[in-house]
Amino acid sequence: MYCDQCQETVDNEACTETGVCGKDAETSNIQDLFVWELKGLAYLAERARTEGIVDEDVRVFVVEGLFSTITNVNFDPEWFEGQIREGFELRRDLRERYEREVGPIADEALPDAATWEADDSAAFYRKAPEVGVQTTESEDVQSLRELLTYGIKGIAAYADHAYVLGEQRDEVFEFVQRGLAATLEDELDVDDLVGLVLECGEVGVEVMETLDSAHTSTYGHPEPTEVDIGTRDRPGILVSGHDLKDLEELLEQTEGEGVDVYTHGEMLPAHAYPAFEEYDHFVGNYGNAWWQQHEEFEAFNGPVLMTTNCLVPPNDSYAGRTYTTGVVRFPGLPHVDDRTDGEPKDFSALIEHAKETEPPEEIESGTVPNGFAHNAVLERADDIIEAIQAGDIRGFVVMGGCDGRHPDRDYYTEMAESLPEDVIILTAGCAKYRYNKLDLGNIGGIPRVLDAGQCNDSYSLLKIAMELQAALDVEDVNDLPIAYDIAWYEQKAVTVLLALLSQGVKGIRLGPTLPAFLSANVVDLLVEEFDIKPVDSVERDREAILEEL
Ligand code: FS2
Ligand code: SF4
Repeated sequence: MYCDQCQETVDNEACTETGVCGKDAETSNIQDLFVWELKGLAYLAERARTEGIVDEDVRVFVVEGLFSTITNVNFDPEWFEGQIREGFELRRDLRERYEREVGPIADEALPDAATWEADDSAAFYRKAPEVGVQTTESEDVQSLRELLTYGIKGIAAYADHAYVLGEQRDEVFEFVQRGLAATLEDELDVDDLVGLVLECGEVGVEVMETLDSAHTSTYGHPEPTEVDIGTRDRPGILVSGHDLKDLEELLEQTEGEGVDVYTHGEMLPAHAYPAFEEYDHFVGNYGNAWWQQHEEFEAFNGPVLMTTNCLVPPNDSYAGRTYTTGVVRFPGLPHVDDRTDGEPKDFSALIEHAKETEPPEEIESGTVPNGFAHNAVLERADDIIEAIQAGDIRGFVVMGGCDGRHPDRDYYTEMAESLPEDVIILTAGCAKYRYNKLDLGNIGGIPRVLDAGQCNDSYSLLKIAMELQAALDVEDVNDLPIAYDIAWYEQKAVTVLLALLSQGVKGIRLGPTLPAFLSANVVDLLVEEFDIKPVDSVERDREAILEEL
């Protein structure tokens, strides 16, 4: 195996024996083969699209397939084998349709990824090592292909979330296919790939906007909310991941069942949506970011539902009460099947299971603030602008992104604590858990930590910046009193980073380490064009940030 797609990769180089995330070599290899197959399928689909042939099943299959290969989503090699076979079928159907409607294509005119096929699983595992990320001799081309692929994986996750809620944009699906297909083209050089990487950021903004619209039109605009972090004395179900539709259906089915529902990790911001206010048994958030789940799921006592990433291979002690759904899988864990014929998912087994369990052990108490997405913040734009002009607000530090196990992530807690009292932290994603329980106070009633939601809601941070730019009549987004100190872990964060770059944001600090898949030349390019910098010490960064504001 060779995987370097996340921040926790071994020695910031690559996982080659087994993944720090718990992904074993077999799963890593079969995921490589699947991603390669999806690239081939995308290549064919892109060619068909230019002839006016669009296959919705193929589009969705590619997007969901990519999502399943994001860090901490799917650890089930047998499931991937099944998907690879399904991919062959879709490809055959698409090619047949193309040849019927347009004319024959010679195998030689297609890349190996669009024609290779085998029946038995053993052949899959023999092929996999030939098609992983290290298939090009140029370190820079490999690096840019990886950057593009991971950015597209993030787009795929956001597109899938929006699709589930009934929203989609053709441009997004088209870019996913075109961008993936481009990673197979040997004639594309560094400049071509850099262009696609920047376009990936633009499409990242578009897909996040689509998802924002899907969320807010379905569940309302998040409102400032104090979320309880304690427990009640009834059995509970803990919901993690990012999928609000799964949560909605579970809330509906648990009503009146004597069971409470809690959120974990990235599901916390669900409490701020008006649509979920009506459920009295939707009681609060339990625990912290994804990487603390071993201790927290253990103490929770009740069933856990993983709707998307962030699954860590479970301990035996609670594996029997950990359920997966959607693209999440882990061998041996019970799985809640997809919706069919527009019917909701059936969570009854999980709900019955919950009734037999003890209430959660209380590990914290109090509340955390949430619900400061763009609408809630911009409703107070006048107050904010007045406070900026009066000098009460010196500026904002965007500290969104991911949390993780890396010990250097203490940096973000220390940074939050050390920023002066006239600075506001804007956040989204699970990075918030490094500082959202500190009492950092407020400025004239505006909390010093404004939490816009999940990583999926990073669009809010961009929207707030753009609106401030207009309101303050500032020509360049970089002249706003906003500094960026971002933490990353997995591939959705890559998309968010590219989205910021596509909007011209410069001077982003990125930590706790720079991505291992960036070659020295690609780092140089990012530094030159965008002044990206790795995080330094809290003291030096704090000083620099205050100068920037
Ligand atoms: Fe947490 Fe980072 Fe949300 Fe992941 S904000 S580790 O990308 O999907 O989460
Ligand atoms: Fe390693 Fe991250 Fe890949 Fe898991 S996803 S194998 S931790 S690089």
